[in-house]
Amino acid sequence: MICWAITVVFSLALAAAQFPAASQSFAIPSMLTPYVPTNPPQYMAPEAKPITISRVWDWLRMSDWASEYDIYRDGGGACSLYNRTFWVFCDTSAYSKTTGELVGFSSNSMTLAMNFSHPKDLKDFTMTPSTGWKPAIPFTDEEASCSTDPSQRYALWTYTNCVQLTQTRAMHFFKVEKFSSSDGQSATEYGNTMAIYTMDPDTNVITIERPEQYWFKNTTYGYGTFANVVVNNVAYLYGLDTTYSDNFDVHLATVPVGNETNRDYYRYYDAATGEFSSVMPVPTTRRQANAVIQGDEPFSSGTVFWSEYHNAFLLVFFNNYVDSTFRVLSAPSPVGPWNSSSTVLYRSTPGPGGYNYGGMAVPIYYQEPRMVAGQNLLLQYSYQNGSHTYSKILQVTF
Ligand SMILES: *[C@@H]1O[C@H](CO)[C@@H](O)[C@H](O)[C@H]1NC(C)=O
Ligand SMILES: *[C@@H]1O[C@H](CO)[C@@H](O)[C@H](O)[C@H]1NC(C)=O
Ligand SMILES: *[C@@H]1O[C@H](CO)[C@@H](O)[C@H](O)[C@H]1NC(C)=O
Ligand SMILES: *[C@@H]1O[C@H](CO)[C@@H](O)[C@H](O)[C@H]1NC(C)=O
Ligand SMILES: *[C@@H]1O[C@H](CO)[C@@H](O)[C@H](O)[C@H]1NC(C)=O
Ligand SMILES: CC(=O)N[C@H]1CO[C@H](CO)[C@@H](O)[C@@H]1O
Repeated sequence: MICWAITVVFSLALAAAQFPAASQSFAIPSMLTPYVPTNPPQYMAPEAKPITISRVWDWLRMSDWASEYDIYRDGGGACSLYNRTFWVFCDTSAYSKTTGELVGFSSNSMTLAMNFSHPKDLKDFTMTPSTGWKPAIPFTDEEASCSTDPSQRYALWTYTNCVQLTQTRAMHFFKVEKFSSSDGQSATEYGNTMAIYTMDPDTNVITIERPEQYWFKNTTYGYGTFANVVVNNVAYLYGLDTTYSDNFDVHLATVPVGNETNRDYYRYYDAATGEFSSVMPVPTTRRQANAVIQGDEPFSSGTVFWSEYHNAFLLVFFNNYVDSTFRVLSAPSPVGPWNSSSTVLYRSTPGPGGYNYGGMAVPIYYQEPRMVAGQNLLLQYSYQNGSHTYSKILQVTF
């Protein structure tokens, strides 16, 4: 309960809104993963290529190269800035390699992909005792004041990719969860928060800022939490109706790149009229007719991206039935029309924990020069081996 008292003090001290709400920087190792960005057209002819996998290569567990610790992590997503590829994972535990003891824990962490030819190799740069094992996505002072109390702690979790806005700037959305039980098991989603990553290629420093504690509170749709894609300098932010549709409906907001921290520039899609409006729909009931995607199964985690190979936007996702299966929907534009029933992409094998979760796709690993973007995908999921959870990846070729 201690953090509640501190909360009051902080909220008085910070009564005048501060910008940003939280910020921190990390020096990163110099490791380049060059890739060619795609340039999706806004609208195109219907997709030409079938969604059929010709080859699967299982890369197994993602792990840290030359780390002092044995690191376990779950959830997560990735994006590239200036030819560096960043992964951000959720709950991360560091164990001593010599004693096997848990030495550090954080609600999220950040790593660099080392080499696209060795996709399971990561180089963590935030899980260190010298920084107090602090999360990569900075807590506000109030959140940090709760971090040592397992029954009251905050967690910032993501299950989708960050999205590149410029060569040096990306945006990523995190669920803001707060635990409410003494066993630390039950978490309530308070809303989402936007993290902005700024990469300085000259100094090799990445700065992570949260403009505000919450970007979308849980009284609105969590735009950006489910998936994001940038097309022609417009960011499309997808959010699930978790409350009234039980994750079946996906709602959509857009914002011009460069104005993503200004709510005045956000527009909200209404599928019933096919128009964008400056009036945000309020989820006081299920708004199925306004949803950009109405699934015939509930969504859990996913990624939206443009596949040059398919000449289509793809949504690769896990549903909420914990069946460990990657599925895909397609559409000729970010606003659809999206299929309502999905095609099975790949059935992953669950571990002793019973099911895999956090399934999503990272296309950038196979966007090197002379590759057709989207013909190969890196699929990532959280694997539960009974005692630990870790990230597993595979490469699929269409
Ligand atoms: C990334 O790497 C590619 C291939 O080496 C290169 O053509 C491109 O200029 C690089 N981009 C940046 C921003 O450095
Ligand atoms: C990445 O790995 C490939 C294959 O092992 C190797 O040829 C290449 O030099 C590596 N790239 C870098 C930047 O280390
Ligand atoms: C929404 O967040 C508030 C805190 O702002 C919390 O008290 C409430 O339980 C949350 N509601 C839901 C439905 O999760
Ligand atoms: C979506 O529907 C279109 C039109 O029926 C079809 O061509 C496409 O293959 C479907 N995509 C998926 C992922 O099922
Ligand atoms: C889970 O992984 C840990 C660490 O790699 C290992 O020690 C343990 O034996 C594994 N458990 C199972 C059931 O495979
Ligand atoms: C890219 C974009 O739309 N930029 C706009 C952001 O907002 C400012 C005004 O605050 C405009 O001047 C920019 O054109």
